[in-house]
Amino acid sequence: MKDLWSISTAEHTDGKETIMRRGNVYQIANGYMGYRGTLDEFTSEQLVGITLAGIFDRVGPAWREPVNAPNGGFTSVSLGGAELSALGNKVTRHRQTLRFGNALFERQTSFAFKGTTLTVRSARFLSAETPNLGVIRFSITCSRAATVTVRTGIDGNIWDLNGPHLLGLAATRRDSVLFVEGRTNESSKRVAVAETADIDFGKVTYESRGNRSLRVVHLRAEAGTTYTFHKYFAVFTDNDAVRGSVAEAAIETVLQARSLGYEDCLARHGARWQEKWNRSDVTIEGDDEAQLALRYSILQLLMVAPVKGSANSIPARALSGQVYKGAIFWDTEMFMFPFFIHTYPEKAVELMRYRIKTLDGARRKAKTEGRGYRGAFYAWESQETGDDACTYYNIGDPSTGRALRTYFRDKQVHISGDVAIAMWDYFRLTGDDSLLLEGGAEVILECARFYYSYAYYKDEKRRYEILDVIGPDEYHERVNNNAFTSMVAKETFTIAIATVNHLRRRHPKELRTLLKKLRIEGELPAFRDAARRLFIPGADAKTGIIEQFDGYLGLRESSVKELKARMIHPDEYLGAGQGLAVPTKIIKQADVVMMLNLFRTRFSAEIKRANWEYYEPRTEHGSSLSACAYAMVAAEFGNLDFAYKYFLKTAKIDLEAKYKVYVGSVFMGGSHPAANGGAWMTAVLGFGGVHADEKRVAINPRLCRKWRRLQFHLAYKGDDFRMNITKNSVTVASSRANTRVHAVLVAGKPVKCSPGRPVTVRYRQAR
Ligand code: IFM
Repeated sequence: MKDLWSISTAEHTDGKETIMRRGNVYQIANGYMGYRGTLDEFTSEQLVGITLAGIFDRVGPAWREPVNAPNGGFTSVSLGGAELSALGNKVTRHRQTLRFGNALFERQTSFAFKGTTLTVRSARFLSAETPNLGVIRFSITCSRAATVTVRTGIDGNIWDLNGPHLLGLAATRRDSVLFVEGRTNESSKRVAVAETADIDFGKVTYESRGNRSLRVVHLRAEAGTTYTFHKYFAVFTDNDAVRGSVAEAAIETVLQARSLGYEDCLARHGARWQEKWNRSDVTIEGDDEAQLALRYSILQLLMVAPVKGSANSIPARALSGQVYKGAIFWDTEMFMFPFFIHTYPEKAVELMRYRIKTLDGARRKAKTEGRGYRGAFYAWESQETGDDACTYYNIGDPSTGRALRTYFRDKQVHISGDVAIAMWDYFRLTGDDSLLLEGGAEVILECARFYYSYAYYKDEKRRYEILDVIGPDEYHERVNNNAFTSMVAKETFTIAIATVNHLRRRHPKELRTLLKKLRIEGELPAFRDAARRLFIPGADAKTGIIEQFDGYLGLRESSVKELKARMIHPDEYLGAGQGLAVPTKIIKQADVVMMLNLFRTRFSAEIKRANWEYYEPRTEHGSSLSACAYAMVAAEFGNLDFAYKYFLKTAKIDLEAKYKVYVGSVFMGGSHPAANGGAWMTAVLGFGGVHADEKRVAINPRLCRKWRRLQFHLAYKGDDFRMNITKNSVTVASSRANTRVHAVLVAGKPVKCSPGRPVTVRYRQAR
């Protein structure tokens, strides 16, 4: 039977791009840090990266980016004086594996040199229990007696796109604990790495050269004996709340881990992973390809979910490196948040706390952009302060080397509404209003205030309009009345009013304090007015088509093929002022279709179909965010084959790693957590047909052809459910620990679900 809980490869070829892609596919992470899927002996040349969440640095005028920690996982082996590398010519066998069950990376490589075969085996994980900790088991076996040297410790020679970020990197040792510490260049934050190992063979000496702190094991290996040791490394930074120094914290962490031992550390880590999968796994019967890809996507999301209490979010390229400035985009709220809110609300809350933490940055941005706005204009590319990391010239033209003016930063205003919608969803779907009181309501009101200051009131039409924006389709900049953006802005006004109403009923005192603090009470009638009279382009009465923005339908017809044929450079950017797509109807990614998906209960199946069919041939899918929106909308109006095609495209993106690596001349090779979230959404919300709102959960399944059974877990209003869907039945099992009876709507039929009493409803799947 096929193993649907791991991936593995025997590939070990050289070539920077292959190594880069494999580093993404086989990465592991634990929310605190990500460790690229590189091999023990690799160094900066092979793009080793231990990318830290929530700590950023800038060197000179280059981009600010997340900091990579010195590599505490480094080990290299020499046989008879020759250093062994999986990229060298001595490899006879290689296999590396990523195990989904506990996010464990393993490798086994055999090398032959002068008649001896030496086999290296290692396994590593980033602890799900102790986020600062990484643990590795390493072993060597020789076919004949041989002289072997093992160098293991911390390699400070790390991959940086725009570094070096750690100044004064100094390597030291305290007894058997190796230690490297440096300070970030911009804000002088300390980053400390400690490492220890339990080596009980050979003769050990120490080597500290520059930023490398290694222990050298000289061994006369006997034939057939396996020599195993365990390594423990810990990373701490000034962002960690520690009692003493970060150095002491790192040292203490590795010593504690070593005294626990590898097996115990692994068991604790494994238990945490078991909990994660219990809440989040989705099983598909009848389709192994989809099952593997979906599970891999879920693994990616679980690995990068922020650590409890960190108020960190998930960058657009997760923790797979410094790619894309480690920045947080709308990707998180619109594509990843749904997974967490439906399976793991404790993680969803961190994502929202991050937006609360960065509210002041959003306020600063509102004041300083364009004509100066009020409220909160969230960063298009957000780092730790919420100030915008997106530059005005954000894309390089690969032919001329010139930076191109893009308006992502100043005109992609839908970001604030995306945040407000997720914030409100957190309350609607968990029933927990504490976040609203802890800053969430303030975020929502400030977002509404921003839109009110951005909107124009057209007296002659007696309506508000949102002008001069970029919608999700980034090829058409500075457009008026973009349907998606206007819809999101309008929703923000509605949510702002609903927030005030809720607080007035439940927390009147806190509401008074908030309204006073923001001096916003006098603006509420205007928000109400805008919620009613903000213009949204409607569907054409005959065709059902919603015009993406004013004038879109008058643009030149073209095809993606035609534009590609006219490109001068393979990485040429199709937007940004002069781009080939700009005068045409070719769009980068789902835009109207994204709106139909986000507000899916507000549009009929006919409108969905009409717009899907119109926009689909005109969409380049130049963003990894696009395919899942098309998949979900196709599932809604019943084109399950198309839905499936786009589902697979989304779910396999990081597994196959065939995505584009450059946009213009900007390197973007990393993983795609938004697409991972899109895969989950398509499976559960699309094919599973789950729709939850503040009143109840509804399920209207539309299983695609191959799927015989779909099972998943759902969290709703503090309770847990397991759903079991076939082509003709739905079983809802309300967890025994649930606190109340829930009304669930199954294929249009209302049923009552009591704790511990599964309910099965038979239905006929809509064609
Ligand atoms: O947020 C997206 C955007 O919609 C398209 N370009 C890539 C960004 C990050 O994924």
